[in-house]
Amino acid sequence: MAEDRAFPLPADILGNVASFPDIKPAIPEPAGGQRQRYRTIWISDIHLGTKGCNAALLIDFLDHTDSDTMYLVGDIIDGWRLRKKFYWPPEHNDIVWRILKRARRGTRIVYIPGNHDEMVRPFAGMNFGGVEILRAAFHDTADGRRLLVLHGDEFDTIMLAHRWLAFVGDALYHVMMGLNIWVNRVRRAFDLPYWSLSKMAKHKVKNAVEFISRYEEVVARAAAERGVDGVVCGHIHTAEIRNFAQDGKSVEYYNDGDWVEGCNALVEHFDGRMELLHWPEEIARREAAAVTAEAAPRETPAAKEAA
Ligand SMILES: [Mn+2]
Repeated sequence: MAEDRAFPLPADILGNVASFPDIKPAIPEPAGGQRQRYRTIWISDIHLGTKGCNAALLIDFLDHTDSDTMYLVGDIIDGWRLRKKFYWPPEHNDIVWRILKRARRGTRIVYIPGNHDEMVRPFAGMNFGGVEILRAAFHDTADGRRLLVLHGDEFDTIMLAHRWLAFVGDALYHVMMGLNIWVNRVRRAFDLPYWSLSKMAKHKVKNAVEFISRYEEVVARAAAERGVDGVVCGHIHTAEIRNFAQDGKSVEYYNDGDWVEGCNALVEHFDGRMELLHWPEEIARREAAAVTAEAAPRETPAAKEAA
């Protein structure tokens, strides 16, 4: 019986992609659960195969949403980390299972590998169990806009000089932190007041903010040069919707965030409206609504007739 089968390892999944959805998941889908439908869902930076992956929240997301199309925008499986240390709990299989099940139920699934799952990149153009693998994609929204969808590590080389500066800033900060203890020990010995580190800390945060802002700008400019109306990417684990003006033309920058810290998804509604979902907030909203529904008096058939 398929249901009695032991849960397979990742290598087995690739070999049995077609029959994988027949296996019972470790965490079953909720029975008769309501799913919020979207035209399109974008998720990325799941990092399956690492402890950092927030599998429980992602399973909850997958069990409460549905869409015509779903884009997996890279760093879905963390091949880098898996090669060093094998880590694959049943929940990670459950996520793969839910994605393949969606494909079988009719969702168009497009998988754009990132840098952490670059081992999937040579399979671009192929289809595994209803999952199309592409290097990048164009997505046409319901309101007639064309979006370029890519992981985003393509811009690392352009960002390299900037990143190097960020690293230097970071290293300098750590040196200063160590130095700070000694400086203040000496200052105390001479009865001098404490020298604050807050300025350094502020400088560090400012550096990170500047890095992200510059990245978004670089990606948006590249999209504008390709003549699209917007770009969807992941990679930097910072969910964002931002508009840029490029040569008098408006370019939308969308980053679908990650499932390590933020737990975000980018969605397109059926009218083309785009929205960033922060899933912990969505769960809180759902639970609050459930409490309200329970507190409200039950609608009786008589009350329904009277209304
Ligand atoms: Mn990445």
